[in-house]
Amino acid sequence: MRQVRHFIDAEYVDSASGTTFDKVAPATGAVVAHVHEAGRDEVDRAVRSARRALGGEWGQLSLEQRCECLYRVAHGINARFDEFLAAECEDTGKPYSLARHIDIPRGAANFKIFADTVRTVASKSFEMATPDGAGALNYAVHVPKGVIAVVCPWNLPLLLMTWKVGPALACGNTVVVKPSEETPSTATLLGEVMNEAGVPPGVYNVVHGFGPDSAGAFLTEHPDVDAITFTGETGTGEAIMRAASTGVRDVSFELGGKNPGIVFADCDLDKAIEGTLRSVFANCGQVCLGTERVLVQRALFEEFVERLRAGAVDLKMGRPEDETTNLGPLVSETHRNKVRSYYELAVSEGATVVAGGGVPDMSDELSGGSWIEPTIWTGLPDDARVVTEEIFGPCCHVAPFDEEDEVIARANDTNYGLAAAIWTENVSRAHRVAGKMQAGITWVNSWFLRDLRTPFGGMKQSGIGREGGESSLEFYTETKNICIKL
Ligand code: NAD
Ligand code: 6OD
Repeated sequence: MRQVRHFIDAEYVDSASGTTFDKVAPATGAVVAHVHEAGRDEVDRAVRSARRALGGEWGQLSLEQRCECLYRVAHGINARFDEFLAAECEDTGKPYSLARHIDIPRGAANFKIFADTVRTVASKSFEMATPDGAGALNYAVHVPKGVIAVVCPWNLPLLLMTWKVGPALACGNTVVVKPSEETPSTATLLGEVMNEAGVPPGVYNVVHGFGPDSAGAFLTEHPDVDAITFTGETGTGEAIMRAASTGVRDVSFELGGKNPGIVFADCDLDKAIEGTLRSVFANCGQVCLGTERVLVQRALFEEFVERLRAGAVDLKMGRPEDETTNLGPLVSETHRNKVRSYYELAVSEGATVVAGGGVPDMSDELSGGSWIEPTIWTGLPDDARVVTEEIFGPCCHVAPFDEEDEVIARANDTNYGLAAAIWTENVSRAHRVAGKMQAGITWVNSWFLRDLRTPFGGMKQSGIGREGGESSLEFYTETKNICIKL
């Protein structure tokens, strides 16, 4: 059986306790690896190794040398593209056709873009007058924050992990990564790439395990961690924030969402249907930015629902390797149980099931996997639990609206504020409505179109802080002011 080990100080190590847990492939239900579970000892070793590396060769590199290292990492991911692809798709069950275009290329791009960003960013300076007339010059310098804990989810494992590790390293920090227990493989494989790229020992460390009373908690509670960057559920963010309060450590949180898609009658319907299908069902609905609430202007409602239904039932579930597959399974049986409970809840709350609603009959080879049908509901009030709580599955509720002001209020009536999608051909309306969305990102006539230089994050309970471009540099560095009396 394949073993997934920790990566500490540039070496793969077993857990001292010998404790492992099973990694199950969601497409088949088969156990495909044994993952070593870190205790406090391994976490402590990883943090100490990251601390040492700050004061060692890594800390001595010039900015140029550090950036060259990161380019080599990006190149290393591309050189081993197929290995990353196979590992990511086995861990998540997602189709190769998706990961080939999104997850793995972004894994490489996340190193390159932040190497480019640190190279080009300028720091502020201020001249000031002094009573003696000589004056003074203030200037800001940015120094690494130190040892960064990176705690990751399972939905886009390599993409979301490197989205944080890339800028953290570009800024000169060192990291200890805790991948999701569901998706340990690509973070582990990245250790080999780091070694091949000549990244010094201790700069990149990976420890495996669960959250509470396991590696996640041990890492975030560790007193020698300087800052914590986390992507995952809002409730987990609350627990990590409590851990971070000891020692007043800084946090950056990318959390849950219940994102609206607003379809105006003046939209290009083909584009709105195609984009909404993607935003609801891509990655089997397991995208934090995905649309779970669709609001459609009444004149278009019936036609939109029918066309969305036709698109949903056309999605092909199947083996991840099959290039014609466009819908994978959910990540685990546990997650399927959660999503199924929402499918049952929708019915008991009075929804009309327009498509799906159950579990598909898969072939023998896939019958043990955590498959679920793409599902569309109508007919629920805005305060139904299915319409207010994040489900994180391939499903959405579609409701009609009449007026622009009404739909803005309804779209914003949520504790979350991560993303929104607006479909309209009226440019004034697009600006007006986007400006009023309470969301970290609003897409107009598109979805998941990402420019990595832009600030990314969530409002309300969808997050704290922004990452992306210079915003990442703000989080991953301390800014010091130096005041020179002339
Ligand atoms: P999760 O919060 O259950 O787990 C995320 C990570 O946190 C895992 O590595 C887990 O082991 C760890 N963890 C859990 N409890 C912990 C604790 N008490 N202390 C320390 N670590 C702990 O999230 P998930 O189920 O892996 O991912 C799905 C969630 O992530 C959804 O809510 C989704 O919206 C959110 N998400 C948000 C974004 C974003 O950019 N805003 C991106 C992707 C996913
Ligand atoms: O594209 C990104 O940088 C990003 N953080 C995406 C998040 C997706 C959530 O599932």
